[in-house]
Amino acid sequence: MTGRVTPEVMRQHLRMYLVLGSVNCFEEPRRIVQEALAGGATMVQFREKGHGALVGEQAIQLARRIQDQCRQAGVPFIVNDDVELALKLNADGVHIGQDDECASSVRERIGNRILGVSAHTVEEARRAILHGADYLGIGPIYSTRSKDDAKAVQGPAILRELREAGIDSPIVAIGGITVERVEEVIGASADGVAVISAVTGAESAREAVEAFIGKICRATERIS
Ligand code: 3NM
Repeated sequence: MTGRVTPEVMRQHLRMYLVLGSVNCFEEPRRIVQEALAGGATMVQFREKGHGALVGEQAIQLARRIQDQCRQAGVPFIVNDDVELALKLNADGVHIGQDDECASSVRERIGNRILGVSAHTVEEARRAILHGADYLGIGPIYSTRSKDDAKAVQGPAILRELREAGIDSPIVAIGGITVERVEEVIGASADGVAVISAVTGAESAREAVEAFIGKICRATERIS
């Protein structure tokens, strides 16, 4: 069995992280995923949440299809919140929030799979790392319409605050992130961006992801 993902590899996976479920898509989620992967998305999270979300077998079927696409592209497939589903599908990882099961118990259940934890403060971030998180999801950086129960907007300052507090774990910024905001977010020392609407609502998901990747590469070069 392979070990835990290293922080270096994790940072690469986080660069252009597509998060989606059927609720976020105006067309077939499969098509959006295909285009996003063709454009270079580096990781995909299945997040089937919100009004009208699929449940039961329908949700499982969609998750499986997206997982197959990720496998073919060689990109990690992460399941939001649902540890049972992640284990059933043998997903590459799980992402949990602060209201979900404690990170250390999820870590025990998922072994070496990738564990992402949403955090909103330095204290939550420290605890998540201590309990076995491989990466932190920090948000909402900007205002978002894709999460009903999103917390108050934090701005990119939270990213700098975490680094100044000595947290050097892989970090992905989330919430209202657009191509125009990449420079600010990477400049504030996020390793990557997690995006729903700027990709799922784009005319071409492929072109949107390509634009993100271009900006992320330039912004990363600038700060390294
Ligand atoms: N989590 P968009 S914000 C899923 O703050 C999610 O933890 C957030 O969607 C957090 O890119 C968010 O459309 C929604 O703003 C991100």
